[in-house]
Amino acid sequence: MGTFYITTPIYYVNDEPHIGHAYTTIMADVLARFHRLAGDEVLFVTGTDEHGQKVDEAAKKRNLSPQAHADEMVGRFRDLWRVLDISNDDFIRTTEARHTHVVTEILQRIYDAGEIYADNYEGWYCIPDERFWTEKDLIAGNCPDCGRPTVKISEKNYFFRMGKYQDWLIEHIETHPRFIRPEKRRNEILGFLRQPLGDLCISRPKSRLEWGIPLPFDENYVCYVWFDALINYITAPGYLADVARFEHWWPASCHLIGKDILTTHCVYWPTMLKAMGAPQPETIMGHGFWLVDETKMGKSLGNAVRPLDLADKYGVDAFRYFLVRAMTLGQDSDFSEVAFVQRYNTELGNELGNLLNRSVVMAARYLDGVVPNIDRNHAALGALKARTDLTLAAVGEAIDAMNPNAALDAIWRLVREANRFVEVQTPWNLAKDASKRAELEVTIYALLETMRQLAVLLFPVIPSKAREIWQQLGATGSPEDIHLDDLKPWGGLDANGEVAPGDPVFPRIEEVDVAKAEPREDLISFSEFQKLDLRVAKIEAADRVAGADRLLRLQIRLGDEQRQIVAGIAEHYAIDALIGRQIVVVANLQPATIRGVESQGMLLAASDDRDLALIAPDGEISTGAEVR
Ligand code: ME8
Repeated sequence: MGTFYITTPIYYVNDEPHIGHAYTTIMADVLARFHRLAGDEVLFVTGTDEHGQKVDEAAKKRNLSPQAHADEMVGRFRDLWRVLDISNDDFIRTTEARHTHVVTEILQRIYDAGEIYADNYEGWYCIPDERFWTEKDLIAGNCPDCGRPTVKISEKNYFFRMGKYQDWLIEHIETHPRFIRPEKRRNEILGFLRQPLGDLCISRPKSRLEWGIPLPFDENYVCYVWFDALINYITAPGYLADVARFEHWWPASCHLIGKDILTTHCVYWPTMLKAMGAPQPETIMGHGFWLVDETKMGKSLGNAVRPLDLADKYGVDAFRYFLVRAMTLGQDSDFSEVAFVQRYNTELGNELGNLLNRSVVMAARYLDGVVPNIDRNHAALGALKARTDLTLAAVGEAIDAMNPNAALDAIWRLVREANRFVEVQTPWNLAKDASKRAELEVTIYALLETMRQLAVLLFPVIPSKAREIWQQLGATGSPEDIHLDDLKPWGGLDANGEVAPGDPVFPRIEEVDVAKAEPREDLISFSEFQKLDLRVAKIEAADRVAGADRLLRLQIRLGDEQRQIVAGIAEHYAIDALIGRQIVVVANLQPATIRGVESQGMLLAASDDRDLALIAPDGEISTGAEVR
């Protein structure tokens, strides 16, 4: 027994939460609840990341101040966590005074200690990731992390002396095998650290971005959003505000994150803590992604699965169970509703739900619904009791290893053993023979007690269903108040209680309900499509349109023809990077005048809320070629 402090990433409030956010938060909740089950004192913190360019841009699009935008979006996260039964002890917002105060103080302290210096920065910047890159980091001009276009930047900035901690960090990772998990992620970071580690730019000039925590030593700058955000992990337990409380909880037992934010957590954060003189977290756990049709899910990709839709359709607990069960920690998993329903019907419906149902129904039918008083050492209990002991030990180990899936494996072995026990004991035959009354009672008691243990063990994953199971068993108290050790003396279910058979806890889902085809109102005919004259063109010159930050005037070659088009891509592409590139244009669009400049066509680009990428042929082809 000890303390267990677990965090989720604090999510950006630029978008509404999707299943990826739900996954991390549910996993953290399950881990928190498993540790409470093991008797640990738990602090579970989640929250929102509200500063920075992404949030600023999202707010601008809605004509709101960033604060008003954040105030509204934060409600969506809070509401979702309530619906999903998330038991967080704290919810931190980076715009709260308790946090901005800590960030300001840390900045000043490490600046005074010489850990931060000013320098001129020249390089490349990925707006969606809010990350700086050097020329050699880029892959074909794009961000090496996310593959999206970068922009060139040159300005004075403040830098944190991260590079000087490189050797220390490598050594720390190598001597602390639990520091970065799973192994694959640890190797990724060690690989990354084979290259020289530069210093970290931690400022943004206010002329470019005002939405952030001001640097205490230069009023013209705000703090880089990641430097601000990571600090939430120490703000929440009381860093600089309540020393005793902070020392009680810190270091964190587990920062649970997705693999997309590994470098910030495994490189920036440890070196920041080192510079502050604070201890390192015990574990940074980087899980894989939920994919849909093998691509990462996200609202901007248009393939986000909305957590509430599934929770509404199949129930919150089934949704929680599925997410925990279906992803092997560290690996990516393809999300499929069909797989969800299959697992639900087999594991929750047939195996667990059925076990409860037959146990309470037989108790009602053969024993008048009263929990019998039995000899707890009866020989017939052998296999089932032994399996329970093994399960408790395995669950304890899985909790230590922070592996809920291993706990569920062990729990399901017990569920299956109990179902086998019914088949072997055949209580319906025992009930026909008065001389077998004692064995009938032992059998039914064993099933009810196993269900009681299962309700306690499964409470972390399916809290409301565990309570329903508890009620049907007529057990007293509540499954959440019972610890793992309390289960060890087998036979804690009180005799003389009354079972209360109810509706199936996981009623079967008819597979035909899954994925009904939606009517399509948005189709066009082939002849309508054929009207489009799409052509390959080459950009020969480009310049900015006066008075419009987003617009470029492009001179393009289209076969023999030269044309001028206006395109809203200035924020995404540097002029130099455009010259000579092939693009795809709509060649038969009526000309239009945009900001006083005539545009004779339109280029095609893929864009989402954040990014934009030009559509181009995959290889050289003559300009003017048709796109069919
Ligand atoms: O990165 N599958 O916030 P964010 C699984 N504010 N998990 C996913 C996922 C997917 N397809 N998509 C997202 C940020 N996630 C920063 C964090 S922390 C100091 C600052 C989860 O809103 C996963 O946990 O982009 C990922 O790391 C996180 O959401 C990113 O959330």
